Amino acid sequence: MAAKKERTVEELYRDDPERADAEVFGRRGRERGLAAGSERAMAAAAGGRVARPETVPAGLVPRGVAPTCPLAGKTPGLILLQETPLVAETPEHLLDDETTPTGRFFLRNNGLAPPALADPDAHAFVVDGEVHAPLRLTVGELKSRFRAVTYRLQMECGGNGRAFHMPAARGNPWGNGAIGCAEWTGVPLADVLATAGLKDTAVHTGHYGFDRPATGDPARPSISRGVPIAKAMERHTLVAFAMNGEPLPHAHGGPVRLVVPGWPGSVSHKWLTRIWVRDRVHDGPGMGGTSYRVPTVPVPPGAEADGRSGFVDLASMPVRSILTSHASGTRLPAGRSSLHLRGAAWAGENDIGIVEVSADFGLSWTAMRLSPARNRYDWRRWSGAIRLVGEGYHEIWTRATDTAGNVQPLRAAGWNPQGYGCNAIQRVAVLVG
Ligand SMILES: Nc1nc2c(c(=O)[nH]1)N[C@H]1C(S)=C(S)[C@@H](COP(=O)(O)O)O[C@H]1N2
Ligand SMILES: [Mo]
Repeated sequence: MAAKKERTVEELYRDDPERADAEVFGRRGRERGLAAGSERAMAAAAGGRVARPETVPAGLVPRGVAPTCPLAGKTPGLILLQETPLVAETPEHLLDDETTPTGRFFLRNNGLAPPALADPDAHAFVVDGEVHAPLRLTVGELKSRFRAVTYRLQMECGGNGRAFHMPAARGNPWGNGAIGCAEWTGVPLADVLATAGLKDTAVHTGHYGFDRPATGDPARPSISRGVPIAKAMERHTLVAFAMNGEPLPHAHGGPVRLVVPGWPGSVSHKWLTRIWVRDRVHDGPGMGGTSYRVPTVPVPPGAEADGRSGFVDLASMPVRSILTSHASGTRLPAGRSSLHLRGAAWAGENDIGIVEVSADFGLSWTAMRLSPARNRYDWRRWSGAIRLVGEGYHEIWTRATDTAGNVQPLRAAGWNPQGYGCNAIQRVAVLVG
């Protein structure tokens, strides 16, 4: 007889909510509230009794039992950081694929996702502002009139690693999993801008989409950022309509989005409707102040700053590496003395020079093997073996150095009010015996 496949709490709730309720809360059928005698089961699972069991709706996945949530089209195990607007992180050990599957790609909305469109190819976006001939292009025209390219490109939220800042910085407390490296298909933005014809006065882009803010003025965009023209013209900056060989999923900005690799994810605008070519640095929501801006001279952690002076827009994301083959807390059998490791490393505009791993709290470091990048802005997969001396608690530390000589710090460095670019080395606990 084949072994019964273990289902996660989320899968159980998705497939058989009544049985899930019975197992998690001990209640039967669609009764509201907790059945008598279920408190022990809940206490064991969540570490305490439910304060007001009669208020718990049937079919609700208890967060205390499962801190992750079933998201449409996503692999169970993504960490839901925020429901509205939707923010979900991929834990490092779920980033073990060479190419991040769409089901494992993190999600970050600043506002409310717009309704899905019935005819994606009919959706249009405009290019206007400092151009000779403003353009209106449907997705269908983009596909038929231009030559598309496919690259594997890393896209990382500017706040990736924020949770490691001390004191806490403002924003979603990302671990190291606000990163994905998918295959994107689209047209170089440079070709679209060349068709519109840039005027000499063009200095910056401003990006707009059809999502709406969760609160505040519904006529204002939830976010509208942009990049200097040089980055917009870089050949890997794409107007993308496909992800991993499929039409761009709605959740990731379908039918059409920008992918601006190596820079904070916030410039990779989803649900694209307009690229406004500007004669100055763009000033939409998400530009200026402390938004995606970092101090030019380090400030003391916790310092008050409005970002108006001494700050610059975060451009290239910093060097970072992650261990993807083992989750923190992995237990290994007694006697295990070596471990084969896998992971990923990337460095925004730069390439990776070396990835090293330590299993002795940084006393010694072992260089890992790096696999080649497919194209610029691809991440580098790395692998190699490490020796574990003795039984008990070990930590695996991974540290990358980029080709410009920047190395990941041991502890969070470069504190800033909104906690961008925190690339402290990842520490993974492993127990032997
Ligand atoms: N229209 C629109 N585009 C957007 C956002 C948004 O809220 N609205 N969020 C940005 C941010 S902050 C990030 S990190 C990336 C996340 O892309 P993903 O959800 O496909 O992973 O999208 C960017 N593009
Ligand atoms: Mo982001």
